[in-house]
Amino acid sequence: MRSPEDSVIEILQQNQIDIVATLPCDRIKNLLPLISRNFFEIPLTREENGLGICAGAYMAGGKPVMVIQSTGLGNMINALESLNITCNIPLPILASWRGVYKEGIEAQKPLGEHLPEILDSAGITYTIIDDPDKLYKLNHSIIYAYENLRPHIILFSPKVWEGSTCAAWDEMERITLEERSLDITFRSTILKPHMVRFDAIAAMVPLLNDEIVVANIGVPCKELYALCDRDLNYYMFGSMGLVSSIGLGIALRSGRRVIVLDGDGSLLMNPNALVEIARMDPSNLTIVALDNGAYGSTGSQETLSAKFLDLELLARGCGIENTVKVHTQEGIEKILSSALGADGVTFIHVLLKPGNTDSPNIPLTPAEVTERFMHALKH
Ligand SMILES: Cc1ncc(C[n+]2csc(CCOP(=O)(O)OP(=O)(O)O)c2C)c(N)n1
Repeated sequence: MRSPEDSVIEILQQNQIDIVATLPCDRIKNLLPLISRNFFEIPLTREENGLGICAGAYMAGGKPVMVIQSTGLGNMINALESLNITCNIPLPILASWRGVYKEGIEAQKPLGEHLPEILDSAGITYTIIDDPDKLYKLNHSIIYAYENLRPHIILFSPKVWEGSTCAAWDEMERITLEERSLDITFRSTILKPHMVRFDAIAAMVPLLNDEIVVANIGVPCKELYALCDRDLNYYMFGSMGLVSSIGLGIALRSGRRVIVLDGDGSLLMNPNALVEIARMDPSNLTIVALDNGAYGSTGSQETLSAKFLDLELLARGCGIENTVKVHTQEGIEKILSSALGADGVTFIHVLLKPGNTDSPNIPLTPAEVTERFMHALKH
């Protein structure tokens, strides 16, 4: 007999889904190995990152979905609103709905029980599938999300899998952990910075050709726009912390070189992005960490990189091997031009002093930026 897990895989295949970003739930442990076997899978460390990666992959021509536990939706609301809904970026999210059906874990109940109300009031549409006979609704949901350019949640009750004979989990190769050693030699000097963010971006602009540039939320976007607006620039308007994840998603689907302009505040909000980048290891991604030791866009409040933490070491610790530090415009030109010709991920740590120019607001809506960018990627 056909298992509900097999039916889900078949529906995803019928819809030409080509990327699945996952974070496990015990109730879908027979579905997850089938996803690994049948799709290009991106294992996540935090659900919110999946929104960034999937948005990037979609803009570069991919057709992603996410498969997660419903609790992860609690971590995703801001990015769902400020990235997917604001920019018209579709994404079907298959969520194992915990907290409501035969739930043994007390901590699952408050969020799980309130989830429909939370999603309703956030304007995020969803479909409940609480029986294997209703799996056809998954097909409708995927079509709905992609036709209407919006996220759509599919809440799967554990009841769907209850009578399943699928034993994919039992057949899975178990993880075996071997002894391993790590040998990192790292010595760094944080020189006193004398450039501001604008100077650093200005040094990069003459090197840009057909590279994609993805810019961090706030003043970095405005400064890039003022210095060199291009259709191949993607300006991020919300979803703080996701710029490198968006860059990863684009890099995985595009043959072009992707340059991400990230910030210290944003990287420290979501250092997980660096681990996922190291794990996926795209050949065409350059992360430029514009480190001004401050949340520059909100008035230059000090961040932990100012005195406490070295972002280059963080990147190394996350598994990115090719890292470098620069503090002059000449240094940026030299390092970036060699990074653009290199194969693999490069992390460029740019030492800056705090300071914003009064670059004006970008006179384009997030949806217009997204549409323009997607159009440019097709040519
Ligand atoms: C989740 C969330 N928290 C806080 C903010 C407010 N905010 C917008 S930009 C920004 C600072 C970003 O700092 P950084 O990444 O270091 O970039 P910089 O502006 O310094 O270049 C903050 C705190 C936000 N938009 N979203």
